[in-house]
Amino acid sequence: MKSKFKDNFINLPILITGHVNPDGDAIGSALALKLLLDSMQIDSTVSFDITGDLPSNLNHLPYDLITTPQVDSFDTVFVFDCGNSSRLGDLEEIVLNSSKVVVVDHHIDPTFGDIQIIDPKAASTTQVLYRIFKEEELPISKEIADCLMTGLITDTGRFQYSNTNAEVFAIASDLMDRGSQLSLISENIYGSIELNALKLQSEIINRLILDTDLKFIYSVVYQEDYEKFNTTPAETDSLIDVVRLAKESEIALLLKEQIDGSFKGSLRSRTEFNVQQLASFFNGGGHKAASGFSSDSTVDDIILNIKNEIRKQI
Ligand SMILES: [Mn+2]
Repeated sequence: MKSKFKDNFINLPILITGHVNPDGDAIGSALALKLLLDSMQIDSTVSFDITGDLPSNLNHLPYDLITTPQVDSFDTVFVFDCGNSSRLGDLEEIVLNSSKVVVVDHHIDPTFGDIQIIDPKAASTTQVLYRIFKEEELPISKEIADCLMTGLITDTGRFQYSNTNAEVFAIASDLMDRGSQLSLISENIYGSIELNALKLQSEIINRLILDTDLKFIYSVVYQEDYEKFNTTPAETDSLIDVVRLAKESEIALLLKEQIDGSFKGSLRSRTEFNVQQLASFFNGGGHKAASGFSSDSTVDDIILNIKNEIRKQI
């Protein structure tokens, strides 16, 4: 039987990548495939466009396998957790120039890729990848299991978001059977924050603004904050999880100023409200419950537009 996935292992060289500044799901998926190919003695390169450092709370993953491409063209590229090629950042050109692009994802309607293995209902890309591993009878080692588990944990908010279903637990259970250390990984991701990052968190909480009518809450991180609190953007990835805690809110937004002065927005919804529609106003994307976007506008303009878009939906 022809395989949608495994058949692409023979077309070298292989690049494995995902969205810019990858999260636990993107890195977990990419490194899971890298480890699999390594175990089959198939050479591959894992690379991402990373501005700054990789988050230290994901350093249980084999970061040393992430490198920079040594050639400018690849025969096959595997792209994980990335719905739009522009989200590949610096790697977009190299990906689009390669002979075959295999996109594995759980975002809605990816706009690129020669082969798409997509399930928008899946909780994480690692869930989609796990299914492929099982279907194509590929071996899942303890190290691979840890990578897949990481994406499952981060994209379900440690098995709490509405995307957590029985299959998610079945996969987590199987991964634990294969040696994955769930509690160690969770502790590294959520149980330990640098003191400086924790202090910045308190500042962000102080800045929270709630619109009681719209049940919308937001806060902002500025570039100068990182300096003031002697921390880095990579250490503050989980800040949105704090912003969304306010009981009075249903929709949460955290704006993070970028080096060029633009803002990156993270949106969360705790109800049926679809934040992906808010993100798409700024040409961003994601899922119903969690989405993101970038904007060159001012904070005031962004908030004004977000509020208008919320009013359209409620
Ligand atoms: Mn994901």
